[in-house]
Amino acid sequence: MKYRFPEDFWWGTATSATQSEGRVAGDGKGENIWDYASEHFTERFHGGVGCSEASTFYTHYKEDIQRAKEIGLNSFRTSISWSRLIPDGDGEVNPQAVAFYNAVIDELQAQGIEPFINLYHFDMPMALQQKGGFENREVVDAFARYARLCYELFGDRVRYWFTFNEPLIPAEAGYLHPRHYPYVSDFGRAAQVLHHIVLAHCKAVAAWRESGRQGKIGIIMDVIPVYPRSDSEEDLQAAKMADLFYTRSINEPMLLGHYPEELLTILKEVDQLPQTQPGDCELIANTRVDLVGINYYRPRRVKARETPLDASQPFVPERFFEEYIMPGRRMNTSRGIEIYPEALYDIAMVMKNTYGNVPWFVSENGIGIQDEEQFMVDGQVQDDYRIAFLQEHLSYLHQAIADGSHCLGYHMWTFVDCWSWQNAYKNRYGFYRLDLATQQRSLKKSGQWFRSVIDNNGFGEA
Ligand code: BGP
Repeated sequence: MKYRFPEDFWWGTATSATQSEGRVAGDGKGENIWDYASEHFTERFHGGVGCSEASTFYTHYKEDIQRAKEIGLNSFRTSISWSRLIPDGDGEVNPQAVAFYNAVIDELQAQGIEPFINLYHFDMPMALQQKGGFENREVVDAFARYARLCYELFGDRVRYWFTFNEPLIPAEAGYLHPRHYPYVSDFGRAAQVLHHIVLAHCKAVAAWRESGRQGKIGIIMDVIPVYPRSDSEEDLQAAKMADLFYTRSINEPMLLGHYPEELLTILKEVDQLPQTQPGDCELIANTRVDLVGINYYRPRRVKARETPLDASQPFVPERFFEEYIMPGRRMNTSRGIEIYPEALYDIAMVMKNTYGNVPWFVSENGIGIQDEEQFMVDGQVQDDYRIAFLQEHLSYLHQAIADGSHCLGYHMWTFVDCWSWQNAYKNRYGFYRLDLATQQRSLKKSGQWFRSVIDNNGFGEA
């Protein structure tokens, strides 16, 4: 075996509540921002398709978990829907949600699959959004209460918990470069949301520690490694700024316990510092996770700005850099992003050298492809491109582990093709193809291949 992975390596997949569960009449679920946007901002979604049905995991979880077993997964990440569990975000618990998540967790355990449970995957309850969402500091405490409840209800069986998926995104996509409801463009508001997310994370970690339960608490970070166009001083500076605003701004408070000093200096200069209260810095400084998930899809290439942004315009980090379109870059044209597996090695080394070699795993990685039915032969999608994508990424990960990075597993995005935040079902990512008309699932060639990787704990001829 050319690429053999460590014993007990986590081989799994990831999804989220909003993207997979769907709603059925009478399920008691409260509305979240995605339910609301699906109804009121249909033009924001590919083909006008919202999340109401998703991939019907709410009704098909049993068969799906059976399928997960069939391809040999030993771990499986999903999230709890805050507004399913607590319909208004901060009040009564929905007993049907408790029954559903109990059943999912029990079924995973019965099949020998470790549940990895995330608390927040972009899905603010609408009742709390109407109070300002994470812009409102009271929502931080509502989140801590929700986290505590989840530990009480499910913490006897769930050993791996995550507070947030990609904690920068709700701030950046909701309040700066609008892709998520409430579709705002205002750096100062985004910074406030981000600070409150950091506090919400810290309080949820504290609640876990107070629970005294066995298990690990972690966070799932979105890392887009930055590469400069050249090693000129100007390009290097541009890369440094992109990294500061879009990676270090969140990685450092979450993983090192403080915001980067350079960031605070710039935000002060441009008058965009969020409001804080006494004790916030101490709380952040005293919070540490046990485990980090890294979602990796693509690199970010930047250059020094060629067309300056007018300083009189509202502040955006892009004042300090602009995108660099590298000649010859390999693209996933369906998703419009570069494919660069080498970056997984670079990330692994950053985890080792900058973040204290904290235990981590790849919590998402995958390739979304449009019109996948064109690759269907005898009822099976022949997704050799996905197998090649996985092989390449896994080979760089393998090298990083050999070089001492403390990586414990690899979760592919995703198990069954699922709904996506803007693209709905345009790009398919799953090991299983979802037929939208019938909701039937069929195993793709990559799912079969992954089964063999899990069986062998690796791949490739020696
Ligand atoms: C990640 C999100 C996932 C998922 C994935 C695929 O950033 O955590 O929820 O959606 O990206 O990206 P997309 O759906 O935008 O194609």
